[in-house]
Amino acid sequence: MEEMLEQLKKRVNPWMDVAEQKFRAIPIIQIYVAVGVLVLTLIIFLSIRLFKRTKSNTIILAGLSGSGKTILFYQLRDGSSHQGTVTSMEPNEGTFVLHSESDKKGKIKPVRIVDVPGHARLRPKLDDYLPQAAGVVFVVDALDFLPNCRAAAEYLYDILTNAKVVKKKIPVVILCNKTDKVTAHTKEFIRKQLEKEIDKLRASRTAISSADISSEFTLGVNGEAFTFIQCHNKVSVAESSGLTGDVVQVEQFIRENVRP
Ligand SMILES: Nc1nc2c(ncn2[C@@H]2O[C@H](COP(=O)(O)OP(=O)(O)O)[C@@H](O)[C@H]2O)c(=O)[nH]1
Ligand SMILES: [Mg+2]
Repeated sequence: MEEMLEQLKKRVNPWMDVAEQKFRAIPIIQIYVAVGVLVLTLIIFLSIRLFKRTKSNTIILAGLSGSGKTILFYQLRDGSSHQGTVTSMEPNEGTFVLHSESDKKGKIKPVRIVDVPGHARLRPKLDDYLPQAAGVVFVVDALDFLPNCRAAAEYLYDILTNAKVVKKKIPVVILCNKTDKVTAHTKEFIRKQLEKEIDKLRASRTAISSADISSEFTLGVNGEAFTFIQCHNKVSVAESSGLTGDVVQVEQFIRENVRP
């Protein structure tokens, strides 16, 4: 046994010597460069992995009760509205490949959709989900819009001044739903009305905020009428009909923010 080891040593030694000589012949700077490149590659590789893992796939459906969130949720998941089967008091959520993409199942990243009930007393739930959101779909009833305009603007204001939304620049789409009805208001009309209403809110809320600090962030530019362009995050408008399954624009928004 020992003899074998001796023999092995004798055979390996000349090679070790050669290796050592070769190593010494390499200029020290080259070794530094090699190690540097290795470390850098490792850092890049690790940070890419970390970045990928923290990238969220959560999309939040928010908006007043009756705007059509739950029907949209089922349209996105199953391609059907399941009408009249659900009343939502608890957040409805699921992780799935969008119905329209079901032929690409397995090759495509699933989306997590959370349907947050619009009842004012359940809204704190929204704060639990916002930190994880890749995007917010703010659903508006385009049919019964005017009587609800003020309430919708208040809810939207709370979202747009939410610390997480501002800091992480979470994109928001104002989705004008129920466009299957001819009497539905256009998205341009709804955008303008919401801007006007938020402009009023902005004046009243900044006036009281010194005493009763409600939101950490303020909206818009002082002395200018409010428009959504002034927001740091991207705010867009789109249309849909959850009832007839016209959900192309909301699917587009989802895929812009949750990469397949
Ligand atoms: N015409 C029409 N009605 C809709 C549409 N989406 C929802 N609704 C109706 O609006 C009501 C509220 O829908 P729901 O999804 O429960 O709203 P949620 O409270 O926001 O979850 C229901 O009576 C739906 O039938 C739509 O695209 N067009
Ligand atoms: Mg609902």
